[in-house]
Amino acid sequence: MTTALRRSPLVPATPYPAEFAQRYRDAGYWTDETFAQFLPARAERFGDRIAVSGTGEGGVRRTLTYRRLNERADVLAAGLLRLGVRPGDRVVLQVPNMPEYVEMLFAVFAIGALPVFALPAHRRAEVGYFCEFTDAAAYVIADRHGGFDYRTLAREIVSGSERPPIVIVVGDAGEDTGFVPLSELRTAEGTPDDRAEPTPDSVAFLQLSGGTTGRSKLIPRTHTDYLYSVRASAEICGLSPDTRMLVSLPAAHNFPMSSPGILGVLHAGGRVVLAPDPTPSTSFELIERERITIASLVPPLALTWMSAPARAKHDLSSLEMLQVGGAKFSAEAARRVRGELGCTLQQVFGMAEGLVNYTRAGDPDDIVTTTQGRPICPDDEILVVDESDAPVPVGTVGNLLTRGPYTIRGYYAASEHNRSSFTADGFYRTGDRVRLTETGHLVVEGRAKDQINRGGEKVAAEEVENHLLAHPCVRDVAVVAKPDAYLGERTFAFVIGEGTPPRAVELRVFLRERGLAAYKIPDGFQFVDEFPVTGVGKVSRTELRRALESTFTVDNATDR
Ligand code: OOB
Repeated sequence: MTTALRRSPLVPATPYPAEFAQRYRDAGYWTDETFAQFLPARAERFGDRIAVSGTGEGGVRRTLTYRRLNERADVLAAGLLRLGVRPGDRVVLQVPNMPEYVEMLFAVFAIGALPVFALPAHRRAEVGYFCEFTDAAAYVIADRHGGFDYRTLAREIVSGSERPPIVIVVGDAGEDTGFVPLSELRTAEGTPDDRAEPTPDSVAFLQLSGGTTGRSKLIPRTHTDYLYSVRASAEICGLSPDTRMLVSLPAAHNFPMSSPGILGVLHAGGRVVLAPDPTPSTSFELIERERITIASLVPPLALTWMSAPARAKHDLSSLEMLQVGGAKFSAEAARRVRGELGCTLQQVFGMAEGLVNYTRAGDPDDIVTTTQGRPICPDDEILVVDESDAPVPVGTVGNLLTRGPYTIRGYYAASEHNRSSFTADGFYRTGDRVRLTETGHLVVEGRAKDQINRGGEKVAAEEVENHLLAHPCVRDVAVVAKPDAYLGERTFAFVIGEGTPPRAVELRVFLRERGLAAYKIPDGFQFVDEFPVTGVGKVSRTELRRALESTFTVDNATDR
């Protein structure tokens, strides 16, 4: 029988200072609820109501009541224990939007283990790192999804690792792979039940940061802090047992997971409808059939939905609210939502590190269309500062710093990086350039961090640069954002060649072979002899970005 290796203990998270923890408890934000208790408590309360529906294992449409979901998660939890996964162990979850994702999530929580959230788009470079860095005991995949065979990826992960995780496959585990089919976990019998009840202030899971460095940082979120944001988000968004949410974005991302997302809906006793893909045809059909009341999208998808001819063929009248976030939604596009989709808009500006802002139901139209909302909590501290961390006047653009009851105080096992990402008094440096309005709303005006926001998908410039630098014909490289009408930004690489300069197509293949997720592969390349530099001799990304805006208009002109 496959059994997990004994794993290293979790690296302790940077704690909230005692006086803050006390304040957050006294204010009632933090409670003693944990994710291990979350689903059993909802099952008790909402029993026969439908919790989740979607296309599951074997392409079967599955609808689970709260009671059934809890029972299934419980059986899987026993199966995980039988495999040797222990409380405190990390489990990398890379499962697309299917009911088994939710079952597995709560199974991992039930035994006091910690999910590590990978996106379906991640490949060997990302998943290998998550497994290695967290010393994961198990790695959960679907057999195939979106034309990709995750078992091939899992084979690479296992063969490249000295301490490979157990691979659990939703669907067909394949022959002679050594992988465990999820169905085998469901037959757990006579398992000694040594699940451990986590403490409320302990780390519940590791979420991924969009990243600005060579490797994504992992974000340790505690039961207390995260559950506060879930409850408060559900309330702000008016969720109830009548809510029916369509989840089209990858379920493991912080936005569809908790803003208010899957967890907010389950908290409130509503119904989560998982969409296998975010296309207008799939989404509109589900909205009509399931009488969906709320959906959440990134800006490019909102644009696609609004201009889709299929809109006229479906009854979308149940849709009350569309949430848009993850990247800046232009005011022009925001104004079109009500007319084209017949629902209200809510802008969401959040980050996996914590802080989430929403426009509210009662906000006047111009606030909803021109701002990215205001924080969840009265105790979210917002500072807008200049380069020397001095506050700028209201209405002036500056760097956003934040601290509060659900914003982390440090990344996972990254003490060096934490010194630059947090101020001495614990404010998180978001890297976002914002303006605070007189009404207390935030408007996102740009970014100070070296990150490209490709329609909500975050690409760390340094990560892509490091991979490109590994090519023998690349001497130097700078990756920057290129403005784009549809995605907001695309990724563009300026390359100084070494010897015979490579062609763009070769670099793309090279990055793919290194196992980098497709969304991180530059959309365009430009070969140059040198980079513009700043006064102190650093590569001037500002100059490079400016060059992109003025000089180059078509990406294919950059290939050679
Ligand atoms: C969400 O989370 P992440 O961790 O993928 O990305 C966070 C970053 C922010 O720092 C900001 O740069 C950008 O994404 N962002 C936005 C935005 N929402 C996020 N920029 C402009 N306008 C917006 N509305 O993306 C996320 C997490 C929870 C809820 C919603 C989004």
